[in-house]
Parts: sequence; structure tokens; C-alpha cells
Amino acid sequence: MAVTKKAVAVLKGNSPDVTGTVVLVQEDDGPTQVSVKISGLAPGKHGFHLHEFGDTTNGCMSTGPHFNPQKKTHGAPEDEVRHAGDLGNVIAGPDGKVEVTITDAQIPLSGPQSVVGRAFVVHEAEDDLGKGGHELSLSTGNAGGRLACGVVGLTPASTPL
Ligand SMILES: [Cu+2]
Ligand SMILES: [Zn+2]
Repeated sequence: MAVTKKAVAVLKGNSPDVTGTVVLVQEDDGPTQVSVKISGLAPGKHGFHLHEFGDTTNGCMSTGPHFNPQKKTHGAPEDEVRHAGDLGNVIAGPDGKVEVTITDAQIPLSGPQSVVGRAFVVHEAEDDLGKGGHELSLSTGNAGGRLACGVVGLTPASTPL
């Protein structure tokens, strides 16, 4: 029988205007479906990652670097060489809202590389996906400040998306 695992993160900011929710669903050992809703952003692209730690004692800064269990360099979600936490960019519309579903195979909800207890971060600027030629391109995609973040926690499978 298929086992569905579900988790949720509530995004809150240093910038109080930026809020959102991220719902993750994984069936058995399949890819994880990530439903993202954010509001209060400037229109355009914003880097969106899973960072290593679920620690927000010092706001989004204490969530650490991108989740990177394989010790690779930063990249695009579709790249072979990427951090597990590299989900690329989300795009805010003219109203400052994001509503998108991402499917990714490197962010499971159980096992040694589980992302439960880690944190999503949405950034001020666009993630250059490792290709910008900036000194930060291969570590952070040079995506700028951390606008909002939220720790991933398990939720009942019956929680709506
Ligand atoms: Cu990030
Ligand atoms: Zn990265």
C-alpha cells in the first residue's frame, strides 16, 4: 500500500510583509511535490532553497547554508551538480504573489537525507543558478538577503494542500 508523507512550513520574515506556506507531499520513495504560496514579494524572481538547519533563533540567518548532504556546489534544480536544497527561483507576479508547485527528487521526507526539520528560505534577489560568475554563485547563487523562512514539520496526511 502506498504511504503518503506530508509536511508543512510557514514562512515568516525579517521583512514582516513577506509571508507564505509551503506544503510537501511524498508518496512512498517517489519525488516530493512542493506547493508554494507566498505573498508580499517584489515582482520578479526570488531564490528559493532548503537551508540546512531548522533554527530561527537569529531569524533566517541561523538556518545556515543550503542543504547539501552530498557536498556539491550550487546549481539549478535540473543540474547534476547542485545542492539538494537548490529549488531555483520562484516568480512573483505584479501583485507580489507566488503560487507554484515544484516537483523534486532530492528532498525526501524521511531517511538520512530527509528535509524535515530543515528550513525553506525565500530571498530578496534572483538565484543565478551557479552561472552568474559572482564569487557567491557557486555557494548561494548570489540570491541576496533572506526575506522569510520557515521550518519544515510533519503534518497529518489529511491536511489540504
Ligand atoms: Cu537560500
Ligand atoms: Zn545551493
